[in-house]
Amino acid sequence: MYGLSLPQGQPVWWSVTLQRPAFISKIWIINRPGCCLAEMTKHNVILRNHLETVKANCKVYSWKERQKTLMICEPSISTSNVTIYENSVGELRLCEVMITAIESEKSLHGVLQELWYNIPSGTIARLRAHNRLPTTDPDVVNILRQFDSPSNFHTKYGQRLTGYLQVPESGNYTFFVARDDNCELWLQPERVELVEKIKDDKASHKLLLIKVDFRTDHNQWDKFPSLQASKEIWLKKCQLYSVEVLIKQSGGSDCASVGMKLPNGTYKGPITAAHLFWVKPGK
Ligand SMILES: [Ca+2]
Repeated sequence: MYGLSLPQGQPVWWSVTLQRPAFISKIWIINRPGCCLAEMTKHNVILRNHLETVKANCKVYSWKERQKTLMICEPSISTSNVTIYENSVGELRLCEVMITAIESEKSLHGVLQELWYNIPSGTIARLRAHNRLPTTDPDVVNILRQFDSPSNFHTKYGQRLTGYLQVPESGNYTFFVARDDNCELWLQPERVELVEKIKDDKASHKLLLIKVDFRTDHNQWDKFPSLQASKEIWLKKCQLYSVEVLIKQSGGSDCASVGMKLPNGTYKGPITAAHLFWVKPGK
């Protein structure tokens, strides 16, 4: 257990230098029996390498019953040193810290799956309004290697699939969803100026591409052609686009996958890992 206390007003931190640079994928803060931290407080993270120092933007999952906090921090850069600190108090307490690192940037490819069990039947609007969302305590946090969640997995759950899409060429793209039961597909450019290319309403940078309440089979892209497909949308090569899918499964079978049609007319269904990052990549 690390318990650091410095005079008031002094920064308080805990730092570790890695044996060799790696991409930090997950940081776990664990409260073991015997440590007995009264409260799992929120921490800040700084990632360093020999070229840059980045204050990370971390998504925090706090599971109080399991006495664990998971942080997924962006952007994921090649890191040689990790520093954890707190803003407002003159004391930092950490029981156990576990850092998961990956050596290849290729392991950043995929989709982040967050899933909540025991969500009653209903629409996406009911899922979004449920008191467990948007709090960050999903029952499942997983990395999917392509835009395709496990099918016939469970009943009465809600899930969110998120990732960063990078398209291979500039041009017009069409997206498709295959899902059971309800689904919404959202897209948001990382650079605000690109919003003007895709959206009339500048008030929100997110664009709702598809919203459907009709079931299909797994990877069945053409059951309801006019409902499952988005309009054509112009996307720029080398840019990142945030993609978010909300899915509500009630009873019976379940599935959710996303495909796209490229400017050259070829189809990717489901979208493969090569075009997706589950955590925002750095430079
Ligand atoms: Ca179903």
